[in-house]
Amino acid sequence: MLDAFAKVVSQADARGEFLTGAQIDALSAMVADGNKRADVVNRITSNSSAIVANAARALFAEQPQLIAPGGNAYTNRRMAACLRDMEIILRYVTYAIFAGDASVLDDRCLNGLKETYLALGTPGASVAVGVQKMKDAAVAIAGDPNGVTRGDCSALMAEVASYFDRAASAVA
Ligand code: PEB
Repeated sequence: MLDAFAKVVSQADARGEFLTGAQIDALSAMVADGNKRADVVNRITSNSSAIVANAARALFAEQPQLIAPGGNAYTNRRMAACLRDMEIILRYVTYAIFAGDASVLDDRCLNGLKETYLALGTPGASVAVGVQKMKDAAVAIAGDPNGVTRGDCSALMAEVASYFDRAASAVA
């Protein structure tokens, strides 16, 4: 598991090189904007239940066959497993945002997940739709300019969106 700093260090070490000026500048910029990153993680974390529940509700409204008898989220057990899966994915996305690196998400959540869903007969494409809905809610909550010092968060929001996209495409 890497963060943005450890990643740059391990890449440089693999080549036996010092850090480049560009790498140092990029990490300095990340530090300078660190409060934004922490705020984003805090906002998503404190709204995680609503993000998961609303995304699941919207997914089932669009794909009612999932909750119809015989569907992949039919029965309380499967529904619980589905909500839990969405919460797990959202949790690992928040870790990746905090670390500024996708490796924790890749290694501990997404690696083998598509194969797991194939084996279970769970439709990965539907999970991907649920993840995209969580992305929309999370970006709206994290990027809300109310109640925080206004600033440019476009790069950070794009990064946040990219971790959700990564999770969605890993299972689709
Ligand atoms: C991944 N999900 C399920 C299982 C596992 C995971 C390992 C099998 C074991 C179990 O049932 O608990 N576990 C999960 C995960 C990690 C992990 C992400 C990462 C670290 O360790 N059903 C739907 C929706 C979707 C869904 C499309 C969006 O209709 C999910 C939610 N996952 C779902 C369901 C099951 C499951 C299991 C329904 C139960 C499948 C079954 O037993 O029939």
